[in-house]
Amino acid sequence: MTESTPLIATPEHSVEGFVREYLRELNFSQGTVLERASVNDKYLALARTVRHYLMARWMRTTADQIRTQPKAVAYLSAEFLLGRQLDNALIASDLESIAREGLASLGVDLDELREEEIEPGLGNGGLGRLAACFIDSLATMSVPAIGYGIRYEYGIFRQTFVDGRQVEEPDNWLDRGSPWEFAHPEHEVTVSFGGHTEKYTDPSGRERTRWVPGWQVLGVPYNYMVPGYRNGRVNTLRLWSARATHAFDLKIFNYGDYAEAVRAQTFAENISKVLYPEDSTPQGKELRLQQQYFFVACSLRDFIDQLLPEGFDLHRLPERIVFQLNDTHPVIAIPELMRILVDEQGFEWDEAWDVTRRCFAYTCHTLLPEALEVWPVELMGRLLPRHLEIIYRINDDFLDEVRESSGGDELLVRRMSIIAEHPERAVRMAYLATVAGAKVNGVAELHSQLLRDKVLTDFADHFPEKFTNVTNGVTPRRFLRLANPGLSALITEAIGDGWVTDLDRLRELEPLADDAEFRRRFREVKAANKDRLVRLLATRDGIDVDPGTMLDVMVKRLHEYKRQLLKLLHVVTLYDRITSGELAVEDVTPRTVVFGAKAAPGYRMAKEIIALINHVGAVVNAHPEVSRVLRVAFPANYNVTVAETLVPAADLSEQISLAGKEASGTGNMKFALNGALTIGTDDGANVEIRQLVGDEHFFLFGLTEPEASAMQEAGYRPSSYYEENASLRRAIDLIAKGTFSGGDPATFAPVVSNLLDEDRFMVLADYQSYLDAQERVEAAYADPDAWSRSAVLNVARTGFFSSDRSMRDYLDRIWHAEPLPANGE
Ligand code: B1H
Repeated sequence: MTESTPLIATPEHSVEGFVREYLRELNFSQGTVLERASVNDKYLALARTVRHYLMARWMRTTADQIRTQPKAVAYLSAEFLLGRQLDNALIASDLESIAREGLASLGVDLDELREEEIEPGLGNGGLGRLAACFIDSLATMSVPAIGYGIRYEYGIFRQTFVDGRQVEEPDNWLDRGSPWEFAHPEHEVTVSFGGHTEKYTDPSGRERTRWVPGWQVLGVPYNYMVPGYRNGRVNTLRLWSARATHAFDLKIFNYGDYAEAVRAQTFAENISKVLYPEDSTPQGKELRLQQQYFFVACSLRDFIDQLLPEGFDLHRLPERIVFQLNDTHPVIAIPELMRILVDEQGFEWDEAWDVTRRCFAYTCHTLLPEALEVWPVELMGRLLPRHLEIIYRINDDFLDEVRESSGGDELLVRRMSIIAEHPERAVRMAYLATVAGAKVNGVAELHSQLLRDKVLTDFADHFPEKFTNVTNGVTPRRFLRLANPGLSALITEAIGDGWVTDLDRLRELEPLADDAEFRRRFREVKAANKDRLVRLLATRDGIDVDPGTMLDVMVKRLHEYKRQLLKLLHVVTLYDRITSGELAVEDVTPRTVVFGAKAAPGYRMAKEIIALINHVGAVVNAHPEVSRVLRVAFPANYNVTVAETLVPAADLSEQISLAGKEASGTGNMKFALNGALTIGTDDGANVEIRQLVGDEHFFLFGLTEPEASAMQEAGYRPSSYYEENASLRRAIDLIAKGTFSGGDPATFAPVVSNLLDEDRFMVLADYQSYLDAQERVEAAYADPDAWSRSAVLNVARTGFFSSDRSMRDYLDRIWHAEPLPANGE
């Protein structure tokens, strides 16, 4: 396909132009008049108006990519946790003030419409949000890139609390219309499943294999704009939605079984129905493997058929694309490409393998053994029989190689096999990705090192050149410019606005940390952000927060390794010390502890911990003395939108996972960048944050990874800490005897016995060290000037954590692709 610059109608970048477009949308698309329009009508019209402004850039970007045929990056991810789109589109296209003014002239309040947007929650947590930050950065850096994923009809569940316990409700985010997506049913793709394979001889006499599928579904692409920040570029995020095939319905329909035809349709459409709400611990569910294959099969087809010129020689595929695998979820793309090249394109196996090996790179996001995805051979053989054969062949060739290089070390061969034998025969997806990928990376320095030393050791020895690190990042557009307009304005006033796309420039703020006037204004911004949070929590959750208290925030998925229980034990200890008279209220730094966390619906212990937090919160908040200096706030349904108000308001960021368990963390980066100080362990990206901001501006505590490992090996006994530490014992006893459960000791007995008998993540071992660190926090907070100096230095020194930098690292170390020129803005 060749295409010159397309002809596109561009709306005028002025208040009058904007108002004209807006009224047209309201009248002609929304079918209403201003006087009668609902807030949702007005929001939808606004969203579509803003879309118009991005459209010309989008088409130009696409046309340029088709014309120049550059190497592109395809980011394959089962999750894209986008957050609201309107605000980001407004700042990217520099329309914020025009829109505000234009709407005001019509008597419409922009902020009211903003609140109307339901965020697409197509992800669980850090991994999904990372994908969203990365595509934002790629667009802003003019890198030819496309995100590929699934258009889940239901995103991450909506969390509510009933008696303090988590209850999940479906997230029907598409109910009121989704103005940011463009459906392209004309580009539907057919995806096959099941059936069997058979051998045949082709006309040239070659033995070949073909897959005779049992059933098929269609994938319909939905395109989303990914606007670069004021660079005239708009990239594409393409999410796939499953539909029944036309033939499929028809066949059953012809038998006259209408109900069965409809049922079959529902069956097919189930594939993109719902996001699995599991973070870190995937369950080996059949539908999940269907989802994974569905979206990568659609994406490979799409790239090869739509984005490459007709007749393109696929031997040269690695010159045009690199598929980045966001964890193991899309790894089935590897045998899929092999299948396309060998079975459909007639490549010899070795030729196909040579191409495939150069087209993929794999990012690992975990260290927890239970999080490494494996698929039972039985299931894979039933759903994807040809892919299983291909995986076997890849494995046979690879194990021959290992046998040869190790001089026949059969133990090593068994350890490195892509096929696990116990507890059942299963495909180890991380091993497949490592064998086939050109590169394997972890997501923070420590994580990448542990990946080499502990999880993929044999592979790191075998392919040392494959292993690399790319530390995660967050987009400064959403998490500073948008979320923190006050601090953004202050920074821009001081050093200009170049930081938005060049975050290292925040370094220029360093001298201002010593400027009393700057610190005063910084505190003013923080205070205003706290007020904004207080208003949000009051109206959204009916929670009353005193903005004069220290805001101590722990927001992230609920998981035992992240140790929300450690934070809670601190709260219980404070409660105990105040109620027992050991601590006078006057001597306590008033603080509000804010939790935000969803638990996987099937993760029992996580849900118990949520209930315990809420129950402790209720008792603490109701206590006349204690509540003067300590409050617990746990707003339900923490999501990207809440983060945007919460992060800029925080004083203290809790990053307290057991060392060696949190691959990176990205919330930790968002808080530091917004001037919160971190209390944290030597884990994940905390290590790099501390190195950059300096020890004096970071509250470090806890075991190091080697210490924790050694202790586990020597036989960790949590009860010994309980026995020896009186303060800890009292805190646990309070929970155990029912203080927070209406006197009923049974309620939280499972949590208590889990801590005392197992404590897999060594909460008790780190308790004292954490308490000591909290005392250092209190001492530091007592000096507002010194605290704000540290806070400013946190901002100035964390520019490294821009996802733009992460993208540069991926480009240099893994992708070897080049940006397009910016597009005249
Ligand atoms: C991370 C996941 C994850 N690691 C399985 N692994 C999932 C695993 O649906 N599933 O089955 C979903 C998500 N998510 C997170 O990735 C890490 O825990 C964080 O430390 C890291 O910052 C983030 C981004 O790299």
